[in-house]
Amino acid sequence: MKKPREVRVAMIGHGFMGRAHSNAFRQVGPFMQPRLTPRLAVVCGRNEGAVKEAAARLGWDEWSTDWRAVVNRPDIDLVDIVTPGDSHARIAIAAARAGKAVLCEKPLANSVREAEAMLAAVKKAGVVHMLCHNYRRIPAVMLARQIIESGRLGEIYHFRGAYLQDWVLAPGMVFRWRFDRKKTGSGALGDIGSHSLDLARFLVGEITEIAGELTTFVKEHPLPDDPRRMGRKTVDDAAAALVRFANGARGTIEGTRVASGRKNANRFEVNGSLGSLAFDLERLNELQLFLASDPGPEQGFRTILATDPAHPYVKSWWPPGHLIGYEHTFTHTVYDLLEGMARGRSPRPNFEDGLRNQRVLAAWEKAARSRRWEKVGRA
Ligand code: SOE
Repeated sequence: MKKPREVRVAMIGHGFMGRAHSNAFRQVGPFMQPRLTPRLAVVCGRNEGAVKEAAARLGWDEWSTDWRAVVNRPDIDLVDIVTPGDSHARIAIAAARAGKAVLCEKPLANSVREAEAMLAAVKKAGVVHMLCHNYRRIPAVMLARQIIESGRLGEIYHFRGAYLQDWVLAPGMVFRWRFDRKKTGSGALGDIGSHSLDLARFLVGEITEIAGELTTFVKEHPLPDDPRRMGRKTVDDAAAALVRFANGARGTIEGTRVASGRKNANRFEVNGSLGSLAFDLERLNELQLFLASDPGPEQGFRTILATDPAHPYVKSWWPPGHLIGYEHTFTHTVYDLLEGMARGRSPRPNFEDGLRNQRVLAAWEKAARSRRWEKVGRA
């Protein structure tokens, strides 16, 4: 067997997403055999002790505290950005200028302006680019898209997306970067609302108009260094919107971090003239399907266990019924990225999708201020 060409990866950041991406880079070769094989070359972080420890724990060859030097190294092929949103644009633009492929965590940027500059930079450099909205790559979600595309749901009327978490309510929750608008751009809106939005675009199509609101219920949190002092939150806890799609469908999209008891419920339902689909991340191997063409007395939602080799990505893993989980969504993402790099194509969602999503997020914020329907800007 021909040995696959090596892609040398530099990962900037090493928090929660850094763990997920490192695991994906390690798993993808042995399980999915992409044409290019990733080498975990360098991990970057600001704190020397922390990045050194992360490199050893996550399996990176080297570590560095100087991301600029690393993205300019001739031996690096791919730059993976898993930092808070305020540094995405800087790093992605520098990486593109240095001729590297770029993978970036969602949301693409903290503003439409930054997203535009990022897209312009990767286009100008002609490098492969991808945005990590990992939930598109769940077998059951891919299957949902195939069913919609086959026309078996008929005309699509509704998309109902809700991403529900409750970690903001955890006792003693201290102030963190996710509560600081300067660092992250927005709260539940960009962090998890953007996932629902990306799924809406993936499954139904482009959004043209939006009426939305943003709410901050828990306004301050104790500071981590001195819990007697409070830090004021500058982002939303909850975001909700009504949307109109270009194809005439209507939708609701919600992202909240204060839905008590809901840990990571990323749900959607799609209703068409001939049937419906429903999904919940907390049962990610399953897809609910209703078809009006089923014989009358047998009609009802059925549960498809999307673990068959015929289902997208599944043949790389286990026999039917042997479930997969959250981490696989990142491995599938990295697989498609490596295959894209082998062909010189940017897999979707890429920075174009990131910019489109960013325009919807901006229109959502505008609508929250104006309390009116707002049009989604076009390039
Ligand atoms: C935190 O809310 C978070 O880790 C998000 O940042 C991820 O994108 C989401 O997938 C899970 O929740």
